[in-house]
Amino acid sequence: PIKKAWWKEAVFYQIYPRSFKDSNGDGIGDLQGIISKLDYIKKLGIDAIWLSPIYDSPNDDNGYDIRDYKKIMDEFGTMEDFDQLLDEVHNRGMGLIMDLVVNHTSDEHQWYQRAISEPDSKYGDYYIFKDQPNNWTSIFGGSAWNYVEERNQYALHLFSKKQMDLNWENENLRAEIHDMIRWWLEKGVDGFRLDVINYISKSHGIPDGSESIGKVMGLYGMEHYFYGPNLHRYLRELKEKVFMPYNAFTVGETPGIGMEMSKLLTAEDRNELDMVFSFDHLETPGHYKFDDYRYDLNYLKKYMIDLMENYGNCCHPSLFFENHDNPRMISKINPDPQYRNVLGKLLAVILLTLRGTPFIYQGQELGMINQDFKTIEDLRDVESLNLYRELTKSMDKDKAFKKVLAGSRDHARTPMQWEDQEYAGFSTGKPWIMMDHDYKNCNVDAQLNDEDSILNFYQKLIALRKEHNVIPYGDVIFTNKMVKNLFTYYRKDENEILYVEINLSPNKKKRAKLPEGERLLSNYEVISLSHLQPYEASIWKIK
Ligand code: TEU
Ligand code: CA
Repeated sequence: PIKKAWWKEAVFYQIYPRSFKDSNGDGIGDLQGIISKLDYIKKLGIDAIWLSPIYDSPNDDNGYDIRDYKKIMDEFGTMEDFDQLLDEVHNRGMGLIMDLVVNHTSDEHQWYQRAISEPDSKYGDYYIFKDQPNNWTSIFGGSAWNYVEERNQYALHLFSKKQMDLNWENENLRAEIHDMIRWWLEKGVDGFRLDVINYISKSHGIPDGSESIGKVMGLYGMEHYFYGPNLHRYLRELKEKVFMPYNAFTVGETPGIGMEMSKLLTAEDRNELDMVFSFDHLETPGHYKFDDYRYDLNYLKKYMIDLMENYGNCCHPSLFFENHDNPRMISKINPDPQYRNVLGKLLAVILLTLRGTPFIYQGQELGMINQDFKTIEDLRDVESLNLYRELTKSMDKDKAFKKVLAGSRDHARTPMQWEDQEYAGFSTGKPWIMMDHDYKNCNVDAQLNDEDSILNFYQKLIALRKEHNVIPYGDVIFTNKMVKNLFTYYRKDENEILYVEINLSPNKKKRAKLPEGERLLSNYEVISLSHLQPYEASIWKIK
């Protein structure tokens, strides 16, 4: 049997603060804006909020480059605003988890400033310096090394040139990080999402990456930090010294680790992390993020079957389709507007009826789609801009823009669509990033008043999930595993049985069996007994 825990029953909601709600008209979302929308989140049925970074930052990577861990970004508000936010979240019976970015800091963090100005001080060894660069490349393009004149050395940055990798081998550094985390836990935050936490340990001596591995993804060196030699040790130390005493919840963001490593990081008796975010389901194999292609839901089915059947009961999966780093899922699967509503609901059914903790990314509950960016000037993301610069060295501009557009993280970062008025009720001023006209037909206001909306569907589905304990804790039994475009499963425990039947295609499909029991929820008002409607997703109560 699965051990119970609040976070296994919870539904999480991710907020990207810059784009959620602006309270003062400067076009940038902020903490008071979030506070003003907590009732909306609560009403949706959310149990806990994950806040993307709100710390002081020069915003080279929108807050994932932290300058001061104990200060709130000016644009977002003050520490008083944060304390109020935390109180108001708690008063509504929800939890709050922060984004913890400790693989790297901004080059403007005082630790880094001192590491370069006082190399002989204790800070001198807080980052990863080398006399000669190796062949590692940055995830955001180009070499992973900056030349640092002050030290006549090179400093490692796996992400942008302003995101300097910390040296976790240094015990003082680890202790400072522990203290900083305790400081937030003392305030009462409920846990953390740990940014690229599997990257914190690098192979000793920072050796060159293999040519053949590097070539595959154009990322050299990854085998030396995706699961580095001291990763488990650092995580256990964190858990024992910092998280455990506060009973804090942790979900690690862990790109590229695969299922077996996920188990090692989250098995309950290993004391490392509670859950991880794995990304292997976000692209159909053979495709890469910046390819313009249609995502195949049959792959999602295959992935979920594997995850549910092989993850084991001592590890708990996280479930998500969207976050601030990826284009919108509906657009990837089928951008035809006639399917938007049913497809948005189909994804909700998969997200909320399998075993695992669901994370909803802001706007997903409305079925928000990719934005109609017209030129490179419309984009803001450092990754997109770097990639464009690289591609235009050898490709014509239109083609390069198209490629960047297919995978740009900015699709997920346009303002939340609240109302049908200028700037979508996000702000009274011009937003920091453009938005197209989609808010006129897709916004919170309209969807609250439309019985058939994706938003109302999410609300009903979350409520349904709470009424049926079989969803977080029961068995998952798949049928029709080899039948293309049909995804069917039972959820079963000693008390009840639910049956979920999903048509993964935009064509009618013959049902595998006659419906039985009571239909609890469906993305179609009217269904047929013989055929599934395009992208139909229905939940039945059999017992
Ligand atoms: O992302 C880590 C990561 O490796 C990827 O998600 C990557 O940013 C993306 O796939 C590139 O297309 C985390 C954060 O979620 C991301 O926003 C930050 O930029 C990154 O770490 C650096 O902190
Ligand atoms: Ca603002």
